[in-house]
Amino acid sequence: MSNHLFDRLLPQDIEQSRVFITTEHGHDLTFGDLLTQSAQLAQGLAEAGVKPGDVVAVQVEKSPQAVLLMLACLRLGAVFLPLNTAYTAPEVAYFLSDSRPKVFVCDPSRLSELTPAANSADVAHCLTLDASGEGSLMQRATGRSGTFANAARGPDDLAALLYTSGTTGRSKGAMLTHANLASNAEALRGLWRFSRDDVLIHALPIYHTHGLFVAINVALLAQARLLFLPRFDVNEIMSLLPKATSLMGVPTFYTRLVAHPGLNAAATARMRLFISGSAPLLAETHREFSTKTGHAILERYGMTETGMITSNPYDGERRPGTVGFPLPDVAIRVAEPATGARLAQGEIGVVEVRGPNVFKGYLNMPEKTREEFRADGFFITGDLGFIDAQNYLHIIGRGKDLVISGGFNVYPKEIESEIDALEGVVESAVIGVAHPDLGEGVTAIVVAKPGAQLAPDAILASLKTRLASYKCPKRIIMVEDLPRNTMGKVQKNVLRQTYAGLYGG
Ligand code: MCA
Ligand code: AMP
Repeated sequence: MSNHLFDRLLPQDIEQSRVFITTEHGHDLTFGDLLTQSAQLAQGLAEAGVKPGDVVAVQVEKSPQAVLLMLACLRLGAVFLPLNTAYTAPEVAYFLSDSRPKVFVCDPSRLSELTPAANSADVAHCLTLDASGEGSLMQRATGRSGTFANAARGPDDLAALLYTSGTTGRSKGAMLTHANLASNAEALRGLWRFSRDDVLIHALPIYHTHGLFVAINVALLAQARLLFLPRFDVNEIMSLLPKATSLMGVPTFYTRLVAHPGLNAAATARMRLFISGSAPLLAETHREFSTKTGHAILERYGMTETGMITSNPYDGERRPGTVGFPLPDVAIRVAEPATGARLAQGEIGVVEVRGPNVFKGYLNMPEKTREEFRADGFFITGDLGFIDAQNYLHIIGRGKDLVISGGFNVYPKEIESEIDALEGVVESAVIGVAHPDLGEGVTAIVVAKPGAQLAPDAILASLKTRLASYKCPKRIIMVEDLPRNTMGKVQKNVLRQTYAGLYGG
């Protein structure tokens, strides 16, 4: 039976002996292993009750087995929901209660901490998988047959659910279909010329679009090989460059590489392509990288809800400070934020997108979904930009109140709500401040009640019990009051100016 995405990623006639993943421990997984082991896992999950359309939520460390788990979910027709490993128990509880998964897979070290959240969400089974690929999930797969009759899934069926932070503080589950993921991966493989000769350094986390769908799906389609690292480590990347052809990273990868004394043309001689995305790459980083190595970083732009939207060209000028042209079959426009009316070339407005890559909507939020689409089907990204005379898209800011720290999104409202709930706090404002390593550093400005004994360290310690640590402010500044305009609204632009040099960036 046909399974739209899986059949494209792993056709039955694939050359089974080819290696797909190599880890730092020298463990190789071939395309044949992907087929047989994902079949075994699919049987284990089916026995745990997973049926087509069920959600499988996963909060596990990066491992080849986690990739097998995604493939097993596809084969079952289930909806794969990956969660950032940094999420705390209260955060996980929200995702489980909203998505109601049939099975939750977590690290064994967190099983007892997270089981109450799973029970409250009526999860049928909590299974485990650790960084070395061991756990009760794999035990369920052991000894099973290496073949599996895939569930029939069409282009419009859901393949994944990815939560994105919400402006109102509540995260929204973006529903992604088989066609969304397949069309995007096929377009990118073609644009970026991925082939069987490619060896891609994979140092991104695999719970977000970038590391999961851009890197893994493109590599699968191309039958390329992945050098799979548990996390980004600049020295490790430097040592792998001579064995690889390509790298995908967030801008922080590139600022750290540029600062490495060993980065030069010789070190990158075998590399074919360096790709950056998830946050703005400074034109300065682009130029420095090119001066040192002779490689022009290819910057692209995307979103969880849409996959990749635009990319600089493979051939032709990769223009620093721009994100290039729309992908084939993807339409973009820059519009008047209030009305959606298309603006003329060169004018600044909100970036809108329509195409096979655009998601189906937010889970359980039909109202919110309607608000984010225009009547003619364009999705409103919330990013501000313009299209230049050569048709390159420039992203110049965000209409949405979002901070991007090292490629991770943080919505100030979520952090402000947690700070404001603390004893002794009157109010707070959270802003992004230029940070030399992370692009933007989450920064909290806090007003305490008169006489309250509130130290920044105590606020931080308390936040860490509730919020993933990348969301926690890098600096907390206590003030007497916040600047407000005549309407009484906090002037975050004034705060951004006041603290602009805080991190020396
Ligand atoms: C780690 N920490 C961070 C971040 N990462 N704090 C702020 N921002 C971050 N990005 C904190 C940890 O919680 C820890 O705090 C301390 O910093 C050190 O942690 P460590 O793991 O050593 O950090 P690192 O190795 O320096 O990690 C930085 C990193 C990593 C390599 C930039 O964050 C990363 O891999 N980012 C990639 C994010 C990504 O994949 N984004 C794609 C989203 P403590 O000591 O307090 O515990 S997909 C997307 O945006 C769209 C679709 C797109 O276009 O791609
Ligand atoms: P996420 O919600 O994690 O999918 O993040 C998507 C957001 O990341 C976009 O709406 C942009 O604000 C930002 N983004 C992704 N790629 C780029 C880029 N190349 N330049 C600027 N911003 C980017």
